[in-house]
Amino acid sequence: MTMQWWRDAVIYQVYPRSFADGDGDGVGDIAGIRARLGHLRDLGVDAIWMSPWYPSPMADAGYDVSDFRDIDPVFGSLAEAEALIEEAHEAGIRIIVDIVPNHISSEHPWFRAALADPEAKERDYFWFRKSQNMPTNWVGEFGGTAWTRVDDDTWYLHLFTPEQPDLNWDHPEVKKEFESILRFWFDRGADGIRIDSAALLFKDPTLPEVVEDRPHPFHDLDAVHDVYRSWRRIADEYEGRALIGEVWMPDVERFTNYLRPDELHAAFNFDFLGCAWDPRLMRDCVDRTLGAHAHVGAPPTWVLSNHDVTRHVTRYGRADTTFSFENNLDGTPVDLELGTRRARAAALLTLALPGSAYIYQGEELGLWENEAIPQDHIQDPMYARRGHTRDGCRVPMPWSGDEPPYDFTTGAPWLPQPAEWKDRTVQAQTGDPSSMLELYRSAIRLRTFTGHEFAWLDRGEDVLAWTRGTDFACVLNLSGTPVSLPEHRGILLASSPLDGDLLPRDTAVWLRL
Ligand code: TEU
Repeated sequence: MTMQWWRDAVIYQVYPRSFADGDGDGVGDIAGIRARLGHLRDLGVDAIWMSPWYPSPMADAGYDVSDFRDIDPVFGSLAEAEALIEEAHEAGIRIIVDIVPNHISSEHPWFRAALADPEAKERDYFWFRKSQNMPTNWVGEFGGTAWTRVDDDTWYLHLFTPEQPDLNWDHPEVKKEFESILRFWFDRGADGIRIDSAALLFKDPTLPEVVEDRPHPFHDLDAVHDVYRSWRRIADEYEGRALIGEVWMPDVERFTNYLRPDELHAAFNFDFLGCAWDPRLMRDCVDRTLGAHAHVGAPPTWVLSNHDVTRHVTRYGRADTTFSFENNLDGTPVDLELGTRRARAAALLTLALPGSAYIYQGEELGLWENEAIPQDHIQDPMYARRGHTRDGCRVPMPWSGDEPPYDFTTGAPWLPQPAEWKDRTVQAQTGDPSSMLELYRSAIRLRTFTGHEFAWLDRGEDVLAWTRGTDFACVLNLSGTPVSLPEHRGILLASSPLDGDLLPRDTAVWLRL
């Protein structure tokens, strides 16, 4: 792989709370990850992205950071993190750490100082405002109000929970601090940074209300690009380091602004999350993505799931396959067999497109959303505000055994695992050629065409087909009835068994031409 490894990498998201537990407290940790690195090596991924592992009161599962230069004791120690980075590198796996610049924990020393004394310099690191009434009617990203009152006439801004006060990015100390945090992790061998909520950060200091057709007061303000230009200069001082933005942005042009040659190396493309299982929409999604990224010279990325959205086996098993926070957990029936079938096809789709693909832990096992988490177990702060919990996709991994906790822990897992996962453990799937796990392993191993040119192949409106270079094609049948294959010299991989020479519905195949 070249030094620009992020261009075609398969990147695996580790959600540390739920990957593997080394000490029996029911919460995953670094010891668990180190013990299970073999799984990631066998899967063949190029890099892992660690969701936050820093000290945190865990008001938002670690996205409320109180110290960016250490590790939360529930996950281990800084020394263990360094050991993990080293062991991953030895196994040929790069490490991406998650940095959350929009807000910090209300327990961070800065915010404590700011609260303790209205005259403290730290007040200016945040958005404190004096006002009789709530300063604006801004709605937070989790729903609910974005301001909390600290005394009679003073409020502070938090676009997420009150435990996540927003930082004031106009303040030079805030900029300086994050540049130093970047260096801290690059110096410890991190190969990349995932930037949380990358389009937020800046706010219009006049605090206007949100009005349609007017510039948004806190989303995608131009000043954010200067920050990423300076971060890019820092990354460039090292070798082979990537900045990867979490940029939720429906406007493609504004999205690709983040990917200009002197800004981020890559950004998550969430198009497939909102895209129905429909040939026309999916083709549009691919075209739009490829076109936009070619325009700025950045690698396209493909995302089917992550720790914020309903797992795609479940989404694809519903009548409405698109993701939104509102259309989930609404009791719509889920056909898991159909969902699994489509998820298998989607794996071959995203792994055969140009660019890099993200795998969310458990997706390689075909895990579905646990929609039956008892209310008193729900930890996600979004639940209280939006009535939707993201906990269903954060359930601990099943490794082996016939019943929970499937060797995830020797204790009680922090979220309950379905009893039906006994067929979805790593152990149960290993060596079974029909399993999701072996499909992923084969696809990642066979993915040697990554640099080759993409071209659509015309197989009719309801079939997505394309070539990469001269000797590879992927064909995905979305027509509802079996279709014939183009001329080929052999089948490399199929997401479901073929029907003689016919490609069944909701099936993808990789062909040697
Ligand atoms: O998510 C960012 C995020 O902004 C989404 O919630 C987005 O606003 C929403 O989906 C748009 O409708 C990141 C993390 O991935 C998430 O886990 C954190 O809770 C959040 O930031 C706060 O740090």
